[in-house]
Amino acid sequence: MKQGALWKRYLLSQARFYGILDLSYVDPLHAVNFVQKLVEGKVDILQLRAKTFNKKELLKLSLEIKPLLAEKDILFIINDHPDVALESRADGVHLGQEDMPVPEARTLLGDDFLIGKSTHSVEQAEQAASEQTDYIAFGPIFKTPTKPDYSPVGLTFIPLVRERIKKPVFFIGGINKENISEVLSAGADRVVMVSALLKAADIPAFCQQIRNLLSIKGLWV
Ligand code: TZP
Ligand code: MG
Repeated sequence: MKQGALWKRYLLSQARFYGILDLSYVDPLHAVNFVQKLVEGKVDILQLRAKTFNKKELLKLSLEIKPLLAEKDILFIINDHPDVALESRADGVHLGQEDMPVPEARTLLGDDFLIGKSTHSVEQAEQAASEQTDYIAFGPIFKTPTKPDYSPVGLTFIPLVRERIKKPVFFIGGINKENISEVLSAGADRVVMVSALLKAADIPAFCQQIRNLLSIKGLWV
């Protein structure tokens, strides 16, 4: 296991399967157990999304999770809170349109941390790519219970986003085992899953199936 900005960016460049541990789907008491399953399933990136946690709770859980991921070179991203990413020495932070602006987060975090940004239109994706982001998330592609208030953008923008955005783009929103092939056929090569992943009866087996569909083996197998 190597640390440092270059290594993180190498791992990001290889990453295609991004899982989000959203604590609205998982009892926080079982969060570490879910992380173990996601590690076994070899997600490339794991984001901790804990909307109801205060920063102290988020920091505590982040510090527990971090070594489990670092050991397997799985990138660890904290949702919403650059200060918690900094304090926990996570690999990076994921910011939404309403979160801390990217330039401010970059000043706080420096170059050693990855910054990802959620985007919901081609314009937002281009704007985010012009900032000091490391990757972009684009969606929701399909309607999703995880972000019920957002209208799906559909599959049609995927080729345009791939063509225009020269940074890694992860497609997100309502993606599951049944529809991932449509997303890949539309031109995506990186996907994020939340509910389909966390609700799977056997998470490691589910991850294996998704990695097969993505035609990847996981970095070190
Ligand atoms: N951003 C855009 S869609 C979404 C987020 C966080 C939720 C994706 O969750 P799911 O359950 O995979 O549809
Ligand atoms: Mg956010």
